[in-house]
Amino acid sequence: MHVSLALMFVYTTGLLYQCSSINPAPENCLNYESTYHITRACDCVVYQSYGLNNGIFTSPNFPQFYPSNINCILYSFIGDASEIIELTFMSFDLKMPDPSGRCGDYVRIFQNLERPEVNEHSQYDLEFCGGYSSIPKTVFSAGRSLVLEFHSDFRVGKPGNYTGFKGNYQFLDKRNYLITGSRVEGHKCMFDFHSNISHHSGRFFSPGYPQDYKPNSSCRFRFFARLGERVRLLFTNIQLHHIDASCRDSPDVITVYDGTNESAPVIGEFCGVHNAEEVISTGTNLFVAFTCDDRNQKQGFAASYEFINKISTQNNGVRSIKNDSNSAMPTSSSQFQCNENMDSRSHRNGTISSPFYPEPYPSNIRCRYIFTGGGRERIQLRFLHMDLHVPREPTSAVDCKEADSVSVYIVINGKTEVLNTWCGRKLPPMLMSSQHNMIVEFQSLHSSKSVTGFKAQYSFVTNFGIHEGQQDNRGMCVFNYQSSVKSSGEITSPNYNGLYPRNTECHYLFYGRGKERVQIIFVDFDVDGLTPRCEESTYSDYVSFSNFAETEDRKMTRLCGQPPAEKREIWSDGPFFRVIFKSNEMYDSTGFQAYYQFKGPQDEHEEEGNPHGTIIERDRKRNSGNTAYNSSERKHMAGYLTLASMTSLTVACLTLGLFLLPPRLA
Ligand SMILES: [Ca+2]
Ligand SMILES: [Ca+2]
Repeated sequence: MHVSLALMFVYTTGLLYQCSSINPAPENCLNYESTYHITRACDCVVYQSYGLNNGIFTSPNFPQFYPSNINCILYSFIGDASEIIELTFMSFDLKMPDPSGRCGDYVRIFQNLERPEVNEHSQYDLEFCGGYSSIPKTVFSAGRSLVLEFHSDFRVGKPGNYTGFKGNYQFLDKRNYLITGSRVEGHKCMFDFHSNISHHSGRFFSPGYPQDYKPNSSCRFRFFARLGERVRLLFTNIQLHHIDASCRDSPDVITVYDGTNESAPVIGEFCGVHNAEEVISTGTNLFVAFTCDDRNQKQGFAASYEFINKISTQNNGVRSIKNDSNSAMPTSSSQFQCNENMDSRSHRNGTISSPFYPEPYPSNIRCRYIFTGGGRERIQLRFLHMDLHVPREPTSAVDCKEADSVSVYIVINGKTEVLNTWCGRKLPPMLMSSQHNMIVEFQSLHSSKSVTGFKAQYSFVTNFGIHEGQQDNRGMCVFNYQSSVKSSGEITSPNYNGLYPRNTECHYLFYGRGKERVQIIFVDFDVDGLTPRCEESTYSDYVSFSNFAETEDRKMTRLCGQPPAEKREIWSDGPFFRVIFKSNEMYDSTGFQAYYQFKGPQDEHEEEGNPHGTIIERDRKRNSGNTAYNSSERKHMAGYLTLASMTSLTVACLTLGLFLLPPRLA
């Protein structure tokens, strides 16, 4: 039976293969000591490197239907000693798996072979069938060889109508994937990188890269620069399994610490997919940790590092601002300030202004103010004065293209992008960079005798412009609020009440005592997003809530847009609560301002339906012992005490009435 099947197979496939670009045949099979190809009755096709970089492989007859009854075709890919193999599927259409998930027709991949042959003991690493969407698109070998086995089931009557597969194979130099540091003795995966005269830069990777990382991997990378240097990392490829957009909820994560170990402040957290993420140390050390759980492995990450003497503006992604020689006169004259560099190590805050401010600025000039920080520093820019010449009287919207203007550039995903351009006399909102660098560009085309120019105040901040709460170094932007320290107060989105920074995630953690619950009331809320779901897929920024420290809380709904009053009051289930703010890489709003209060069961009971005068009195008594409030906190508190004393509906109405008036009326 077996023999006759095999004979029939050779006969039918022999005919069908004539129009195929590949020529699998038993005599192609590599024949070391293995008899796998004989016992499995395989045909074989071999792709060998020999200076060849890449090529195409296909199933028989592709793109026509592949035959049924293919016992086995072995595709062997053999590189040189220093090479590994990458297979990329461009098309894939095999019979779907049966209801139990078993593949009748299948492709099997042996990617961890020591020699370019499979034998009776070889264990395949991957088996898949079905459509393109369900397969791994790219697979890599660990060493110089990789074998793909293709099989189709015996089918009586008509052949299946499946087109099979087409892919590209590529031989890669595996030396490009070697970690250029020294392995630390006694650790499974820890590497040290020391700056010295001959070592300025190199590469590091997740374990096994470019293959997927293994379950429960854990790696540490320690960087030691010399005095006066910083460490710059560039993650060129990050592909980690993630659950939602928050890295805090993700078991697979890269964390960058601004020091020598995990107790240093976190200045980078990456999960999901990224292709250009830069991190710069504030001091001479960086510590990178990669961890994952036992499920859903992905490719991991590739990164380069560089020990830098001085932060070079050439290196921080700001190159794409064009030098337009037509309009620019010599600008770096000593007669006025133009083209300034502000490095956080020498200028933590100060002002920038147009040349000769507040006198008229010259026409036809272009000035750049370049801000460079490190670590988790963000540049906060507050305009104090704005009076630029507009050539024509603006009708409705001012078109800044033909006018003197100020543009602000930020770095998003490694690319420099314009945040916005402003002109005329309207004061731009307060701004914040998304990373540690920012460029302000002032362009004067015309000027006039009456303009006074612009002036702005800058500061490098590490608190994201969030002023209340205790910042927690175990995250990029994490703030703690403890009932034992302060029973009520205010939280805001980063850089409130300016535009919140793009690509920023902040966590507000509330720790109550005993049976306390946390009440949050948003008094101002404008977060760009599409309601009601506020999902990443609709490019929504959002505020979400969780009763858990490290996982998403699926029963809590997200807030975005401008939610109605009844949705602006949120309660925790118990003493712990987490509020998460997340912005993406486009569209900005002003964010939120909210009041929080820890409330015991007694407070909640009393609050319901009580005349509010008595509760104000009670709250005032409770807070009277706390003398730590400064005047602005006190002002907020006064508003809040009134709010907290009413039922939620009343609160919501009052909230709108009191706090959502335009600023000039409030
Ligand atoms: Ca995982
Ligand atoms: Ca946005």
